[in-house]
Amino acid sequence: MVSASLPIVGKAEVVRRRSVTSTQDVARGLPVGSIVIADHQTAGRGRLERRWEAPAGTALLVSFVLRPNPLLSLAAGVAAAEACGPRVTLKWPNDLLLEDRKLGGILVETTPGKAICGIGINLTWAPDGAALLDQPRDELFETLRERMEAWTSATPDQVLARWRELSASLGRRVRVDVSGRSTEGVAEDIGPAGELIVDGRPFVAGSVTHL
Ligand code: BT5
Repeated sequence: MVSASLPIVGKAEVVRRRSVTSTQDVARGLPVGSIVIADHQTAGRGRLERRWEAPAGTALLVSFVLRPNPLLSLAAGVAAAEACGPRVTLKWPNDLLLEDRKLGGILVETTPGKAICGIGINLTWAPDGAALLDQPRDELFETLRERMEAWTSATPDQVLARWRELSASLGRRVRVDVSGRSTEGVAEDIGPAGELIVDGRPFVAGSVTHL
């Protein structure tokens, strides 16, 4: 159960840093409940060794230290989308979209007993083709923190239902790329473990392109 394992994010210790390799690296050494926020990352990362780019002071870059739970990435996506406001939608598995362009991303990494949930949101700069959100960073952080507290204590059914509402992927034709293999079809739903169902086939991992 999602609700059984969750710390109280609202009472967490917040570690603020000017420059780090990645907020994920700092968070890894801290106890469950901690939050790390930085102005700049010299080696910010996405999934699969990809880079996360953000010039100093242009983005919300934050990592939450939580207990592992299988729907954390989706719960964090829901929390981040709600914090960003009603125009922001979700692309499976971990993208925040604004007007169909990538605004931010979620990265969950696990260590024994901990899940490090990193969230990056573009505020005053975005790479070509990506989006940015005109919101003050500290205000967005406070709302995100509060939304994370709410959504990481929600039941799996609540998380899945809200994710479906916020999804930009469901009902669309998509291509899923997993380990060099592509599948095209309609993204029909997400399953109980957060897997994407495309033409009846579940995908637990992969990158989705909206066609
Ligand atoms: C993600 O990975 O979208 C997860 C990003 C998580 C970043 C946060 S920041 C705080 C914490 N600390 C970290 O070091 N990471 C987390 P993925 O789905 O793999 O997407 C990565 C891809 O997004 C890259 O290969 C680029 O194509 C693209 N990208 C890089 N920087 C971007 C940006 N600022 N905005 C939009 N797209 C970006």
